[in-house]
Amino acid sequence: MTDPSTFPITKKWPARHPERLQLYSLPTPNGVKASIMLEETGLPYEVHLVSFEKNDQMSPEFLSLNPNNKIPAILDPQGPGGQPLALWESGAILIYLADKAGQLLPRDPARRYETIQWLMFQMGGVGPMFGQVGFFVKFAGKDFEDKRPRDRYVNEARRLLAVLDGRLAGRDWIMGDEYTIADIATFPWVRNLVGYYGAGDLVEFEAFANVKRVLEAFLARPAVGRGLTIPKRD
Ligand SMILES: N[C@@H](CCC(=O)N[C@@H](CS)C(=O)NCC(=O)O)C(=O)O
Repeated sequence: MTDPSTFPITKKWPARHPERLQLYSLPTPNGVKASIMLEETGLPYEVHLVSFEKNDQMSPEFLSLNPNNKIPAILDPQGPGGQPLALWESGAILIYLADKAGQLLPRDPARRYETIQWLMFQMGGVGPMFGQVGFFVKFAGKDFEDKRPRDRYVNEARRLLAVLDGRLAGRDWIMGDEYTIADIATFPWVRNLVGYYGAGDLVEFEAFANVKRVLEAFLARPAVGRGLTIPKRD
């Protein structure tokens, strides 16, 4: 194991347990994917708060690990070959942690790729589009008189929910009876859309009974309950 203190990010966020995986995050829909995954797998980790109020994500120490100034990011002192591995982009982090723990990503090759396909559906569709709905419904964009940009993203969010709802028909989880990283990526965003963003009526959420059912099952998981509040905000 290489001492993680050789990484500049640890100057701003020192590791109290340098042998553990270090998580740099905030409990946002992207951030909680990593904390939920770590809670689900039981991998030992240490979490550090990246405060947006303090613009921590723009600090040279954070940028030294993730030049894209976004959470979540991790530093695993015991990465592949026993060497430290720094990683960002929540989808990549989920795949890495699933492989490391040997959990939540099917081993059968065809099912593995199918899980990654739904993970990418979240990364390329659900996350960016729901995020835009948030901008136009909850944040600065809500005051724009012209509602066409809002409607564009609301319609796209509704379309994505319909795709997800169709997939979940007759299934417990996105991959059937197996709970996977595809669920961990997707449901924090569904929760945020109808909860924090308050866009449930706009996207006609009640019409998506399968999504609603699986969201409830997801939120009932103890590891999800814990992960949603990690790290604690100041
Ligand atoms: N595609 C990235 C998106 C990450 C992302 O957008 N993170 C937001 C919080 S949810 C962030 O760090 N924003 C800070 C900023 O843009 O300065 C991922 O999935 O990891």
